[in-house]
Amino acid sequence: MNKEQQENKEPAFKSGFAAIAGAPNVGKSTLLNRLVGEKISITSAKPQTTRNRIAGIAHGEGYQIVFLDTPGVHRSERIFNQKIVDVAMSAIEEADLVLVIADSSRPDSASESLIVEKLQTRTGIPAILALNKIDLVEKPKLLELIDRWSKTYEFAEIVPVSAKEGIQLPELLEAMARLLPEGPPYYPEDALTDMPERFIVAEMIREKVFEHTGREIPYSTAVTIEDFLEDPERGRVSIHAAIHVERNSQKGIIIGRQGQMLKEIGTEARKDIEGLLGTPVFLKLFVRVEKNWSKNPKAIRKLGY
Ligand SMILES: Nc1nc2c(ncn2[C@@H]2O[C@H](COP(=O)(O)OP(=O)(O)OP(=O)(O)O)[C@@H](O)[C@H]2O)c(=O)[nH]1
Ligand SMILES: [Mg+2]
Repeated sequence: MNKEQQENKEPAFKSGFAAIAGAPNVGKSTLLNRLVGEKISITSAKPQTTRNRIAGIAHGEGYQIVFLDTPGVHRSERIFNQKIVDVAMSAIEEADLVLVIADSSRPDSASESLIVEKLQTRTGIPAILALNKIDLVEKPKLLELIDRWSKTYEFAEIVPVSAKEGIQLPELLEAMARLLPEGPPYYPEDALTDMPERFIVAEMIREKVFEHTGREIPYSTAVTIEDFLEDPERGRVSIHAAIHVERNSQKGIIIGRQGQMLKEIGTEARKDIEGLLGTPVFLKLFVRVEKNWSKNPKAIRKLGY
């Protein structure tokens, strides 16, 4: 190849899987949604919202990044929690690149060291650290954090960002694209996620349960889709979903006085689902007791985890 040919050569396409890893509640899913440009992963102010590995695809000029959103890494005695932490750890194992996210306003050293230990088992894997929520911290504190983190692991880059305010996100994408291996895209140009619509619908309902209930209830809840029927005659989709709880008392709380709580959860979820599907939706919710499901591996599997 002569010099002229070399200069005209298009740079090779880059693509790969980037696992998003971090402590609970640091903003992993918020960031995923921003980078993909669509809400595919639910978020909440409470920790341990995400329970599955959810791929979100970012399409850029000359690259495709398949982000893997994961549950927050933490230590727990509960078998259900251990199960979801395993989901995060396996995503790190299969990724080409790891995006570690930390909350710059609230360090969590226990979770952070679990993640760094895991990274060290994957010799040579490139990792980027995104220090999120910089809208909440002063600059000197941020510099201190960068200094502390750079001693824990050899990150290819450390990028301060705010997922919520959209600060430094193009810079983060560019930094990631630089580290990706060369290769053809894994997904077609219009694909945003690998999760079926039914899954996202169930998650949207679970998000409203997280928002409306307190104490242990969000952690005792799972949602399954029982029926998902297109109804062209009425021009809508008809969805029946079950909210599973662990005890009778929790069932009463979710239903609420005269069914008020369940009605609010349903109305808010329906609006989000209509946005997702782009069609009117009839949503019917019912609440079921699946006694202590989160302590029973078989029941955990049955509910989709
Ligand atoms: N101020 C501020 N809040 C943020 C930012 N990013 C996320 N949040 C908030 O942080 C909370 C947690 O966000 P999530 O995206 O659900 O966090 P996560 O890391 O996915 O949490 P888990 O799935 O529970 O591990 C939510 O209330 C978000 O609105 C940010 O850049 N700035
Ligand atoms: Mg999440």
